[in-house]
Amino acid sequence: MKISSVVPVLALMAAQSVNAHTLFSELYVDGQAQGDGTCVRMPTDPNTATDPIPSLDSSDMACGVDGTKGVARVCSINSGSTLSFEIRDWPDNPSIGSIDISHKGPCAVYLKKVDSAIDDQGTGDGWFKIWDEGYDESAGKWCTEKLITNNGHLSVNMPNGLQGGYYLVRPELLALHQADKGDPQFYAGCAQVWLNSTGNQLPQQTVSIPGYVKNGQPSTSFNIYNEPMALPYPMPGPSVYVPSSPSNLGNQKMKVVQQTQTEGLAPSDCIITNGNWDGIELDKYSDQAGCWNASTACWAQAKTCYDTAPPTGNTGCKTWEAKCQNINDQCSAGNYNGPPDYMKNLNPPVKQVSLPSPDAAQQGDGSYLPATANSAPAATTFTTSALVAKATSAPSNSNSLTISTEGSCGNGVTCKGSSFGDCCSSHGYCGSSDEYCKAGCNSAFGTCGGPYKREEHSHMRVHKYKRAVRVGGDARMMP
Ligand SMILES: *[C@@H]1O[C@H](CO)[C@@H](O)[C@H](O)[C@H]1NC(C)=O
Ligand SMILES: *[C@@H]1O[C@H](CO)[C@@H](O)[C@H](O)[C@H]1NC(C)=O
Ligand SMILES: [Cu+2]
Repeated sequence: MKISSVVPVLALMAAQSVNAHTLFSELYVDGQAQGDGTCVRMPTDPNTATDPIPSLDSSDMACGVDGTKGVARVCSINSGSTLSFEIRDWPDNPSIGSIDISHKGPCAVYLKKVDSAIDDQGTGDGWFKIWDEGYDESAGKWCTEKLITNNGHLSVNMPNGLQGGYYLVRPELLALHQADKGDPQFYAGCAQVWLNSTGNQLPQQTVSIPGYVKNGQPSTSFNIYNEPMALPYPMPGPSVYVPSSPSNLGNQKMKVVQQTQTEGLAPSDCIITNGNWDGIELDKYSDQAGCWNASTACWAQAKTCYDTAPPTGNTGCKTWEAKCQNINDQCSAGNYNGPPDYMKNLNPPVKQVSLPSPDAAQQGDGSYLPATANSAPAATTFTTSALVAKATSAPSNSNSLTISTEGSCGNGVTCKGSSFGDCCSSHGYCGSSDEYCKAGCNSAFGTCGGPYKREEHSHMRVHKYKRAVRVGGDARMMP
């Protein structure tokens, strides 16, 4: 057996590929950030959370790996609300980027009406598409390329007139860089929402996920490397559902309209949220025993927070932990009246993010958000500029460059001689294909130009390798 020689290679692969792919990590409702991972179903293992879905026929296709299990929170939205989805390369660090530039392909947003946004497994019939975009021929861009330009944000409008109640909302990306080799790579996740609407419309026809798309279809075996490409790109899945206008309702059967949200709300005494964990303010106390009781209760909540933290991280748990430490300190100092800062909101200030306009995005006209660095909006919090800045500032002494071990470049790290390829892309990643070696290639941290060497795109090799391991059902081999 070769196990002993395979394992170290796996370990190396795993270490290198943590940042390889992408994950839907945060929902915005009408521009308002809902919090890292809040109302979002995510894989539990942060090491593989950004991997593509292993098989088009698996239940993971609905809401991602581990996505059949609901989370505690359900976000409220209104009829016509703008939903924006933040897609991250590193779920716990939105400033790094959204998806590797090699991952060209279409995007879509699906809905499923459910009785319970928490209990519904997501798999099976009931899904319909409310928006999609493939290859924009006038702009010469894939949807995923626009996504990168928009700092990882996709925006859609909830259609007016939809029946109110609970829904799963599923943004989907399809990366086609290996599609011609029989390996289309889907990324999908689900947000749990309650739609406040007096509408009564739902589509007559829905699709099943998994099942709505297969390997070997024109959309999933499309060759993005053909010159010219066989356009128009044939979109996967059903056509987009548009509710008929109210005057057209005709024989639509009136359904029961749900008026109030009863599940997934943050408790009124919640003072901080991390993912789908809510920190509940402690009971008031005024003596020594009560103080230490509160301390114990506080640490118990902290443990739950860390134990349930999603791949987006545990920043909120740390804030909560500081509260527990403060209670401890006060108890030790003999201050037995508390808790300190009773009912104070400990959530960080709501961040200001510039999001793409849903109208433009839904029309697919490619006009949304800045195409050039010069027109970047002032309000943008999440930009890739940190990376770009890193990649463009040449080191004072070129002898000080170290060779990339993680596939990124810039800030003293060069791609030249790395296993990822010799070229440093404008986004700060190493590779050896045109995306890395031509326009935007940073010569300060690698070589530029040169022949297109697709087989040496190690990012893709890493994918294939990890997927093989996953599909084989033995992901636990990875230490
Ligand atoms: C639901 O929508 C109605 C009408 O748009 C609005 O008045 C009401 O405040 C909304 N309710 C909630 C819980 O958002
Ligand atoms: C402290 O906790 C214990 C065990 O939960 C309980 O029996 C006791 O009444 C509490 N004391 C105070 C002062 O809250
Ligand atoms: Cu990837």
